[in-house]
Amino acid sequence: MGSEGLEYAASMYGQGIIESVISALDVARIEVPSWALGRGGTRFAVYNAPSDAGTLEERIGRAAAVRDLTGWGETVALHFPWDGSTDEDVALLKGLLEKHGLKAGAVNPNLFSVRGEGVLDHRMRYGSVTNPVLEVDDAANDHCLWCIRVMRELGSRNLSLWLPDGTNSPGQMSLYEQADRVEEGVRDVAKALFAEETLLLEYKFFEPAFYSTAIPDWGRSAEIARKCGENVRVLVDLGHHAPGTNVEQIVTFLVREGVLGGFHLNDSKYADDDLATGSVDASRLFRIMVALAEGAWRGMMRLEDVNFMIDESHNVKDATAEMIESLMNIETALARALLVDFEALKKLRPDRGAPDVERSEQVLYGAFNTDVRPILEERRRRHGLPENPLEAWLDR
Ligand code: PSV
Ligand code: MN
Repeated sequence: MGSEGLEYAASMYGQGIIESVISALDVARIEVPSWALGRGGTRFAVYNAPSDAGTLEERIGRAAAVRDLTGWGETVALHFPWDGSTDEDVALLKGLLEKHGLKAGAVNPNLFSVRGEGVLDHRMRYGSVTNPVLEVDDAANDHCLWCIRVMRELGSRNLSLWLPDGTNSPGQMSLYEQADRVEEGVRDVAKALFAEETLLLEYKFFEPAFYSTAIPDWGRSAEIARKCGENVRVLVDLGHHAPGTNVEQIVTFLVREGVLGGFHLNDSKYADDDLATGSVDASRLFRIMVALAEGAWRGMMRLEDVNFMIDESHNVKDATAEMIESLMNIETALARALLVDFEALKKLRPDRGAPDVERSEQVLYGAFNTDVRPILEERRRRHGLPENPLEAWLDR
């Protein structure tokens, strides 16, 4: 695609808007997860291929390749013990990140995988920080505290907490006690953080437990965040909602309340499918980005403060290719959302008076239907990146 595409976009929106889209993209950050650069799988099987990145060294190497081709992913989200379980492992990881000029992103304590030895054994089936067995509850908390030390050692400021806690039947635990324990558990982790560090608190309505999840939705996550301190924020994993949920509306609520911390981006058809972001429902991704762009337009947030992180599982395609595809879909959605003319929408939807719904829709979906590839290619040219990062990876 050449300069005609860019000229066409400029003739529609004006060069100033095109430049403002490029500048906004330049300050946004998208974090790439170490775990999704290896082969993912389902509970049925993992189909490893010889070309897959298996070791930590290989996965960090792929993260660097993604950054070099897309310009995104300067920070890498990490998961422990998947990325290491000892201080020596952390030193190795630190060296690898430095070698590739990468930075540590959010540190995720893994509270769901049974450890080979120690207290975090089969009793994890009763939960982590809500576990009724005190020594398991304590061990889960200790793991979070170790992860906070890892975070500081690696120079990260974000701890990303997803609790797999829940019950599988009504008789398993009192819902009152579950509610008490989860607040206490998060508070114990939050109080270990410095003021400039953030705890990103993820919610999920089901899985691994199927009767009651300890933090099932954004409301509960926001409530716990409010109770546990200034630096606790809500993390929205796009796959953690019932099908059909209006996620952009949830994002709007969180922005208005000042508790939006960030995203685990992915796509899904049924539930937490962890598919490539924007691959199934590009218009949903667009509308979520519009909620953010409008929040920024209203002065309620800044795009550069949003922790955009990817959380996917790559089962079929090459994991690096799928990561690049996701990043390209995310920048596309962001660019389209940044083209939305909120001033025009304000006129079409006056504060008091009948809205011109038909024309408002055209403003919104006009932006969605704009071919933003020339804008993204121009930005890549300016940064010395390949015009098409995915093709560049596949042709390597
Ligand atoms: C849980 O489904 C989750 O979204 C959490 O963020 C975990 O850390 C992650 O998936 C593992 O991929
Ligand atoms: Mn997640």
